[in-house]
Amino acid sequence: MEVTSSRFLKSAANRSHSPEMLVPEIAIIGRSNVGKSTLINYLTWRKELAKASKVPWKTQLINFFLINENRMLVDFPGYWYAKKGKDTRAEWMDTMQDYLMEKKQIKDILILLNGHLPPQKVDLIMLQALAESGVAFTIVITKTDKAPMKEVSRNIKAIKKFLSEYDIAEPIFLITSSLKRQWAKWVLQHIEKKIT
Ligand SMILES: Nc1nc2c(ncn2[C@@H]2O[C@H](COP(=O)(O)OP(=O)(O)OP(=O)(O)O)[C@@H](O)[C@H]2O)c(=O)[nH]1
Ligand SMILES: [Mg+2]
Repeated sequence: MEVTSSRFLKSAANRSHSPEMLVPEIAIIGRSNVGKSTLINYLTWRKELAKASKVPWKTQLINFFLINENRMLVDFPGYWYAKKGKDTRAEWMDTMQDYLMEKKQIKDILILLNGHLPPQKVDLIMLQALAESGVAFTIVITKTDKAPMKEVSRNIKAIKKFLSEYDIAEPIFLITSSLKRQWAKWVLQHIEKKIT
């Protein structure tokens, strides 16, 4: 897929406020600070299409980016962005799962996981929810520049082991690093395959 145009469409608090325009969507989820907004900027060759930040919980609404006028990248707030308390977090998880499970236009969910960290408890909760619901998802490993490849491989193995408990097809892993551009073409290729 070649990105010829990209623009921000709107922000929404939940599925019912999502854009009226119905085109194939790729959802991008992951813990706060894992690199979701950065990924969108890299894929679109834009510096600040999506707002990325060192400060966690930068993205607080579901943000829709229209690509080539015929598909959407959907940037979600981090799973844990609502640090206000258990109830708010649980409510947000419900809102998110409602979107991911019910929105018919979603062609794939990219779940981003830190390459330099073992999968965290909340990542495992999300992976479990995805695996049990039977929706299509792909694992994108981010920040692989922050640890030796050996460590990244160990973390990937832990994810694979966790998912092997579920009756799902072998998950696809895409390895990325914002320091190395070359991976972007593999992610774009993957998206194209899922959309067509
Ligand atoms: N070293 C390194 N840093 C990265 C990489 N990807 C993102 N970052 C940095 O990680 C920080 C967080 O990135 P964001 O893209 O804002 O993360 P996010 O997942 O959108 O975070 P929220 O909006 O809070 O959910 C920023 O300082 C990025 O520059 C990467 O591959 N390598
Ligand atoms: Mg963000």
